[in-house]
Amino acid sequence: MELTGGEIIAEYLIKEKVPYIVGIPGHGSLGIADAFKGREDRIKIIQVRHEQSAVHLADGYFRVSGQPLAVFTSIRPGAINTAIGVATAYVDSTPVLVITGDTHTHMFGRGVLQEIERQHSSDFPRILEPIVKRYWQPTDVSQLPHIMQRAFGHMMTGRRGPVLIDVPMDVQCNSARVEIPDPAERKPGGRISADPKQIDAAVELLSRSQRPVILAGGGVIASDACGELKQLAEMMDAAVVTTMMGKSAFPENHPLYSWHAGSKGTNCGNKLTSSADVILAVGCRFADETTSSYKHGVSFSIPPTRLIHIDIDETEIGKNYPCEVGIVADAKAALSQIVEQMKDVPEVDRSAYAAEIRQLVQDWLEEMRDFRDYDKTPMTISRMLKELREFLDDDAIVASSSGNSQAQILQEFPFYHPRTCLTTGGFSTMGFTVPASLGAKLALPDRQVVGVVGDGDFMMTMQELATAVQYNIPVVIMIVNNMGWISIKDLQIAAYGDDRPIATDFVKPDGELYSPDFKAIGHAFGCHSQKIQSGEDVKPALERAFSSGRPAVIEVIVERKFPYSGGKVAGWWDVPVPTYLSEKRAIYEKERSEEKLT
Ligand SMILES: Cc1ncc(C[n+]2csc(CCOP(=O)(O)OP(=O)(O)O)c2C)c(N)n1
Repeated sequence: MELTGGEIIAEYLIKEKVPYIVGIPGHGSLGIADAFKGREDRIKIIQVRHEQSAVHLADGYFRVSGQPLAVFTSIRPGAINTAIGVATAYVDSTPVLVITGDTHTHMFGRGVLQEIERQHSSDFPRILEPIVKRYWQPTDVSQLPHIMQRAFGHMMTGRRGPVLIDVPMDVQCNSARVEIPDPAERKPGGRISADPKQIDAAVELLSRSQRPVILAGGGVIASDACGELKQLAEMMDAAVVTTMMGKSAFPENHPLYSWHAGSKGTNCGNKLTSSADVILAVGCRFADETTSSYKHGVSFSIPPTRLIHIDIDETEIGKNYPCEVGIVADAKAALSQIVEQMKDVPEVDRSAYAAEIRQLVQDWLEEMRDFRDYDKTPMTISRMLKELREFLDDDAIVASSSGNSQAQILQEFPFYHPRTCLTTGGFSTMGFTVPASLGAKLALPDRQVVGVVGDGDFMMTMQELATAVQYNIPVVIMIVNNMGWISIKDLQIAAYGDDRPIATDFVKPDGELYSPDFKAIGHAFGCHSQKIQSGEDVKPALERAFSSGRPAVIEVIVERKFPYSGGKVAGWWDVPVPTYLSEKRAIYEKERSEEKLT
């Protein structure tokens, strides 16, 4: 077949059964966009309003469905706009195929419109280099079939992540006689099992443990190992603690579920992880938020706690804590090997420990009660989340990004099915929620999808309400309006003092609070739109939003005064304090001295 570069891309995506390519065309990607004309019955273009959103949308689509999408952009401004989305996907290990337009090969280095070339001709991929698994810059159309195959192989295998193909404008439009290859031809398959000797060592440790904890990270969900996780936890009466990316890997109404460790984690999670004799960590990074910035004994006490760490990426093992058994393997494969072997191990009675777990969790939920049952107006975020959970189906998807609503979801909102919690874990990107919710709803149209988003975060990608209305993607966006960057304000108060907030309230020069009229904004975009501020209004508003059958906005006015503006600090987070705040600095230095970066 004689096909142009654009056509090869389109045909290969169709062969990979990719249903959508998401992006914004420009003069630098005309040859790509045009190739999708006449192929709309096999692959559709979704037009977003910002390229960052294109990547978040594809990221959200993958996180709930396990199926990757492609993104396309014009050259440099459009391409660089993807950076935050790509970094988010990279840090959280989500595959997204990013296809950007590039300068014509015969013009490389001339500084044509939108080329960056002062140090290197057509110098864009290096901008994304640290945040993609691999990038390609084909110079001839005949290279594209192979590159497309390799791109899918790279992004979908091992520790997944985004990849980039930067396609020169002439390569998009030139043609060659090529066959569209069979995707299966070069596709790596199967799961990497653990070395049996390592499994023996892990089983030996686990079987003698009195206080076992399984720390489940995003790798458990990524490898579909949630069934094995549950089986193993139940066999051992092990407490299951999740990281931010591991949220929803384990049914969160299960008696062994022990919530999260870390600064914005939970007291029950921290108590269990810090007093465990053996921790089995699966597919996680031991990031600072989970570990209370490595302050010894707050979230973890490794050593003396003995650590077994399973990860598909060998660089994560031993990075933050020394481990007694480091297992490089796929999470599902390794967990099922452990489960099989644990069947032959004499049972240990851990019923007292199981009862302790239940009590600690109950105590934690009790501690949050006055936040959750808060009946003043405006409501707390906790109250809003309580009403939301009661309203939603068990398998509803809830998306969140940065800010106090994400922290509260972590502290008190239970998920019951894998891939229902959609959140930016490692990159904590504002702007993720709205486009990621759209991706989730496109992937799973029969599920309820709710984006819970701070007013600041919403304003970073709110233009995607236009995308929602244009394609009638009926997500419900709850804008948690506290008129400021209030999670940061709370941090300023907690770390620096009551008198230190600066640049975090949305106030006019005369001190009057400012907020755009989000309800009117929702209407203006063409959404069903409402505004509420009292806890008892949440369910009726959700009812109206869902029954509208349209994209819907609910502006929720929430309490903005510390501490009811957020939740509880459960652990420690290393937030450096300026030396001129001498009292706070002294406390900080003392706390910091207890960090143990082993
Ligand atoms: C793109 C980006 N910019 C800045 C930050 C730093 N940051 C984290 S939370 C936050 C405030 C979030 O405000 P909002 O969405 O209104 O939620 P709130 O904290 O008020 O609950 C900021 C500025 C970030 N995480 N991402």
